[in-house]
Amino acid sequence: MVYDQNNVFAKILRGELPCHKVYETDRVLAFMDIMPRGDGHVLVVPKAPARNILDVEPDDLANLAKEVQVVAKGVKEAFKADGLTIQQFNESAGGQVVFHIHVHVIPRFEGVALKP
Ligand code: DGP
Repeated sequence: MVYDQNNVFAKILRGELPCHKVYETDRVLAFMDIMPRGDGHVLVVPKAPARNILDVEPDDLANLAKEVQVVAKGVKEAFKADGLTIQQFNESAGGQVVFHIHVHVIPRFEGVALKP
C-alpha cells in the first residue's frame, strides 16, 4: 500500500508540526485531536509508518492495542468520563482522512452525544 511520508501525522512524528502531546513511548505518540468530537479526544499513533489496518505490521498493531488501553485508562481518569468510544478508520470509504494509522480515544459522558 502507498504510504505518503508527508501526511500530517508523519510530520507531527518528525517534529515538523506541533501537537499537544499527552503520552509517548519509543513506539507510539498520543496527542489531542485538533478537531475533537468531544472533550478529551485523543489520537494514538504508532511511530512506525503504516497507512492503516491493512498494512500495519502485526507486532506494531499489537503494541498499538496495548497502548490504546493505557491511554484509554488515563483519559477516562483524567476527564472523569463515564465511558469511552474507540474508533479506527481505513481508507476514504471507511472515513479515514489522515493516511497514517491511528486510533481515536474519545471520553463519553452520560447523555452527551459526540459532535459530528
Ligand atoms: P481520521 O483519519 O478520519 O481517523 O481522522 C483524522 C483525525 O485527525 C481527525 O479527527 C482530525 C485529526 N487531525 C487532522 N489533522 C490534524 C493535525 O494537524 N493535528 C491534530 N492534532 N489532529 C489532526
